[in-house]
Amino acid sequence: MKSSTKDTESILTREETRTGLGPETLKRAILNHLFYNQGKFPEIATRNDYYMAMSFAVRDRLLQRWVASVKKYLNADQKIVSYLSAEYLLGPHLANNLINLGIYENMEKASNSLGMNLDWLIAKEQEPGLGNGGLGRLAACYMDSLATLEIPAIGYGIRYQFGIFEQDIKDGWQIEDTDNWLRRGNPWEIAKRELGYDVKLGGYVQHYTDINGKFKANWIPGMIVKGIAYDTPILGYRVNTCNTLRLWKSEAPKSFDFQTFNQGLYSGAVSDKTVCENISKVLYPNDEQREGKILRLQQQYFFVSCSLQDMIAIHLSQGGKIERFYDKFVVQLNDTHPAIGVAEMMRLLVDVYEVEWDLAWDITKKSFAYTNHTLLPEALETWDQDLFQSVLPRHLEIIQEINRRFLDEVTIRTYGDQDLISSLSIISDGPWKKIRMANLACAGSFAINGVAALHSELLKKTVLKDWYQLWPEKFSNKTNGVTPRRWMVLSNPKLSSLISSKIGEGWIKNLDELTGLEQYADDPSFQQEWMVVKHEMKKDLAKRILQRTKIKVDPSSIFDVHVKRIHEYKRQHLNILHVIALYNRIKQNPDAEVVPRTFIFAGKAAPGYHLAKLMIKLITSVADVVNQDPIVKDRIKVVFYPNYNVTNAQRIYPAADVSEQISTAGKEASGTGNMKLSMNGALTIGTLDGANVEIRDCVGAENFFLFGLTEEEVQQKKSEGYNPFDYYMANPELKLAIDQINSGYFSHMNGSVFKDLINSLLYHDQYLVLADFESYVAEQERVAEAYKDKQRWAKMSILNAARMGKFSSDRSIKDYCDDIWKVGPSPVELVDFHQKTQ
Ligand code: KOT
Repeated sequence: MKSSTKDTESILTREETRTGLGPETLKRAILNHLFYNQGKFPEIATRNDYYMAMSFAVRDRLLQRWVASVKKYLNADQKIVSYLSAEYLLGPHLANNLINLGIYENMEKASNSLGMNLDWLIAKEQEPGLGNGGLGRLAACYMDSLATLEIPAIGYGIRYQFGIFEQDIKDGWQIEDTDNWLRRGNPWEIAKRELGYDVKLGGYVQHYTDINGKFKANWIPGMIVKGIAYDTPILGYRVNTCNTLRLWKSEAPKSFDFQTFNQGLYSGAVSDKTVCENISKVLYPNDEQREGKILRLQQQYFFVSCSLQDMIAIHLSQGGKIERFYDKFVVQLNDTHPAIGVAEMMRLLVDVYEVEWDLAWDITKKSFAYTNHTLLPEALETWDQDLFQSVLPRHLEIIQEINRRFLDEVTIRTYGDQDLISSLSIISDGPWKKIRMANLACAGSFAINGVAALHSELLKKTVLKDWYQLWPEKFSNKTNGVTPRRWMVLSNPKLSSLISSKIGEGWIKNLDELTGLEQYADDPSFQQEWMVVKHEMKKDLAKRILQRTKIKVDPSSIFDVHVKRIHEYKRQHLNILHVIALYNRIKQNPDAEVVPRTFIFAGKAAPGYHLAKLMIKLITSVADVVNQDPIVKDRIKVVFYPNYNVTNAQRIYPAADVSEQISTAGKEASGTGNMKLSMNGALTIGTLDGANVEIRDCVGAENFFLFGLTEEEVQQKKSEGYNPFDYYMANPELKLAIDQINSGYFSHMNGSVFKDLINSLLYHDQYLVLADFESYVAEQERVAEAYKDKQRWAKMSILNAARMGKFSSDRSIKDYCDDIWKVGPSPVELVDFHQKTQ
């Protein structure tokens, strides 16, 4: 129903009284929630009570838009993007929603008038850390951009009760603690208790022929789990579009349909409460390392099955035909974690909706698209066939059938090329058969993409080479992007205001407009203002560093920032070797001119990743020695900032001068921290890896510190027989640094602490740390030299931010919409739901 002007006026009046956006109305709404939700009044309310009351007041203001959006999407002819992701690293909602609603200042007034500081309340929020790193954060940025671009979309995932662990540092070692983010309740979610789907697990399959002579399969499960929908509204920036993030919680079913199961089997099928609840209990904390556990496969299947059942229910409820599912939904697979969806779709179509196999396969292939996020072999998902069968016996049969038919087709097309056939097979040969999820995703998708230009090229040449040969037309690149709303407006309000004072606010929704700053890059007064903001942000971070780590750092020093998951391929150890080399230069020549620098590290190591945990211990150990040595005279400081998460990232990026993007070329699919740092005026020191390549192209080679081997050189060196020991012997600074670590110089003379790390570097060095050391140290000298020239640095910093337009997630989403999803904007009008129901 379209609303007339008169209707709109009445909606606005109602909005003013019920969900108005002025400071007075907001204040009243907070007090109402305080009273009616928390049963509290100002004299006894805690800050957390105020946070909850304010969040409910904000949520009220999302709901009008959310319900209008949902209503619009229920129109039969509206195609919806369905994003399937096992991870969403959302970060706190409150401030983000205030910004997107455009009521930040009004809320500040409202909270001041209640004697509360808005920042305190924002800081009360426990962030939903439902992801490990890049992949989960990308999903969150994409949800923001989808809504902002007014694209109808649903994100589907898992409502983990415990998100990514909290990190603490004790004696320099990482300690993990559970992330009980739901402890105090979550005001942002709306539980749809009535919306649930049964998911079968385990058991076996019976085959029979029905009365029409049709061959049928009946999956008798070992247990049944219920998925309950928890919805979080995701509002776009200054639009009415408010999309849904639907996360599934697993529960034990209370009752079930006796008819569905064979007599006598039902009692075992509903397993006990704890087993069912365990499925959505905890996020696996591995980033790009596979965890071949049964529970992990159960998690993947659980959320994918609920999501597909939900999509089909929505489609059918609007009178859609199952055969035309792809007219209603396009399903994007965020890497292979949801790839089981291909087999589940086939099961639903063939077993439940009784669609013929060929038609079912056609529908499936028209519905799915697959994004690959890594080339690392250890991250490629495979499942042992026996384990897979124990969880999903029917899906194994379906995959075998998909594979049989698919390989027949390949055999014809390739004239029986055996190597090609065995590499494309979804099930690997050999005594221990494995289900290869990337192959399942490729076989069942109409589009396949990588996440940066270099990565997409390497995909075609390496892991997906044979798929590219088979179907070149399915391949494309979609370079990642990040949302400027969270990563500039919210986290760096001062820099954002300065930018807007020069070029207006259009850049927030159209990041290309940042190029308008280029004309001020040489303007000394703008440079001065820019550097003043930067300095303010550095002072803020210095305060936090002092509070959190007791380390005093100088905001005038270079803030050199290396923040991301700890991983050998990301080479935090290369950075720390440079720190040791600098330290030794000072020790050898105490009066040497050293441009003061603060090396800031942050990141979590997977709890089972021994070498990554040792890298943290090495950083903290070097910090202990360097920070306390009087000869250093505070010229260099090393900080490990604990518990890197979205909240802390928002504090660190605005204060960075230097962005460390030093992965081995060819290993980082894209990176997104590289984009966030550059947008906030940090200069990158980096390799030609992932999106660094494109960032350098955009900001200009003269505004980027490049070092290291290229991807081709890395391959070349490896094929020649790389010997890290030669590099150790050839470079005295490197040798000294390694010898010191080995001798216990940084570990109270106990040299054995780091032996595994050192042995790995000297005798394997998979990631060519030693080969790149010399070039890295040399480039770091150029960084220091450049920083001495304040005007030159300011200009480079401004130009970095000014040329980052391409790296907005709005651009990425537009590319997906145009090339893959074929979905366009669909603006939402507010509807007066209170007046009448039609
Ligand atoms: C994890 C497990 C399996 C497959 C892929 C991953 C993965 C990849 N997790 N995070 N990534 C990162 O994804 C980001 C978003 O595309 C990239 O920017 C980054 O380079 C990947 O490492």
